[in-house]
Amino acid sequence: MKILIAAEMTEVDQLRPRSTAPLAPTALCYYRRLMKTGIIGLPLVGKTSLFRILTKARVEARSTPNQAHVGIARVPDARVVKLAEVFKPKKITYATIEYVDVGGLQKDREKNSASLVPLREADALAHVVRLFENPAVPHEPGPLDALRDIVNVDLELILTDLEQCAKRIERVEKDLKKKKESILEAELTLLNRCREALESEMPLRELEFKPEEEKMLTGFMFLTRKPMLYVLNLGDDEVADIDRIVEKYHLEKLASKPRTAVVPFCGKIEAELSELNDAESAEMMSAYGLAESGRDRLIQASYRLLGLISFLTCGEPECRAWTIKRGMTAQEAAGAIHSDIQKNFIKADVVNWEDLLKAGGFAQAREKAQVRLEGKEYIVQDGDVILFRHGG
Ligand SMILES: Nc1nc2c(ncn2[C@@H]2O[C@H](COP(=O)(O)OP(=O)(O)OP(=O)(O)O)[C@@H](O)[C@H]2O)c(=O)[nH]1
Ligand SMILES: [Mg+2]
Repeated sequence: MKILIAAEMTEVDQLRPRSTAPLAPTALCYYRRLMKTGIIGLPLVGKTSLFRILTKARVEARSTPNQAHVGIARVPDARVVKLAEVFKPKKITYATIEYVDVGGLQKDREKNSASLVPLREADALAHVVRLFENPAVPHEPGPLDALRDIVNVDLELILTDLEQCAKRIERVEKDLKKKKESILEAELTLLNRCREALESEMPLRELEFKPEEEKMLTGFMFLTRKPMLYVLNLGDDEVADIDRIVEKYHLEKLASKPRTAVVPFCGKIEAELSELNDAESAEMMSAYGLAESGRDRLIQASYRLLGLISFLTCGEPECRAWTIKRGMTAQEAAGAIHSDIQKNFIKADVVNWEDLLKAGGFAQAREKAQVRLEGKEYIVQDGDVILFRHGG
C-alpha cells in the first residue's frame, strides 16, 4: 500500500495525457473529457465578446456557422489559492471547462443547421440575451425584450428537436411493423412523451426521466435536454441593479425551472476588466459597486449547471482542483486522476479544505482528527481535499 502524493499524480497524468476523443458516456469516464458549454443567441447580442472574456482567447469578432470558436476557461477557485498559501506549491492547477461560440441563430432554419452541429455535442448551453442598448449595433427582433428573445430562441431549439424526434418516431414505427421488439417499443413510448412535451413548447430539460430512459436519450443529443444558462447581457447603466435584474425583467419563474440558471452580466464592463491587472480591476469593480467579477460568477454557474464539483489535492509540487460529477464516490473520483488509481483504490484520506487551511497542514489536521479515512463508497463533497491510498 502507498499514499499517493501530488507529485506522483502529476507525473502519472503527464505520462499518459488524457485523450480528447469522446469517451463512452458511462458515469465512470464521463468527467475525463472536458465538459463543454455551447454559447448561443440571436445575431449581435455579444456572444463572441462573452467567449473572449471567458476564455481570454483573441478571436475575431464574428464566428461563422461553419467556424465555431472553441476555447478553454479556468474555473476560478479561491480555495486552491488559499491552500497554496499554506503549501507553497510549485504549481497551481485549476479545473477547466470548454466554451464553443457559434454564429447567431438566423430566421432561416436551414441556415441554422450548420451552427447547431457543434451545439449538439455540448453538455450545456449558454444563451446570451441582449439587454444593452447600442444604436450602432442593430437588434433585428426590434426593441430590447429579454423574455421575447428567450421564448423565440427556445422555440427554435424546440422545433429542431421536434423535427429530429418526429423523424425517429417514423423510423421506429416502420421497424416495429416489421418486427415487434420490446426495446423499440420502449423507445417509441419515450419519444412520444418527448414529442408531446415539445409540441406543447416545453423544453426537454424540464422533464424527469428514469436513468434507463436518460441513457436511451443520450444518443439523440437533443438541444432542449441540455442544461440552460441564460446570460443577461446588461448595459453598464444597469449594473448597479445587478442583484435585482431577474425580478426587474420578470424572469423569476424561468430561473426556478429545472436545469436552468439565469446570470446577469455586463459584457462591456467585463471586457474592460479583462484588460486590467488585479489591482486595477479591483478598483474598477469597487467603482461600479461589484462584489465579484461577472466572469467568475458565470464560469462557476456553468460549472454547477453541468453538475460538476471539484475535489482538491495539495502538496508541495502542486495544489490542484479536479473535476468530477456531483454524487461520485471516492473510487470513481480517483479515476479523474488516473484509471490505475481507481482500479487499485484502497482508501481515501479526506479533509475539508477549510479545516485543512485553518489547521495549517495535513499533520496538524490529523492531530485534530479532521482527516477521515473513507472507503470506496464515500460520496465526495465539493472542496474535499483527498489523498488516495492505492495498491499496484
Ligand atoms: N454597448 C455594448 N456593446 C456590446 C456589448 N457586447 C457586444 N457589443 C457590441 O456588439 C457587437 C457585436 O458583438 P459580438 O460579441 O460580436 O456579438 P455576437 O453575438 O458574437 O455577434 P454574431 O456572432 O455576429 O451574431 C460588437 O460591435 C460589440 O462591440 C455590450 O455588452 N455592450
Ligand atoms: Mg459572434
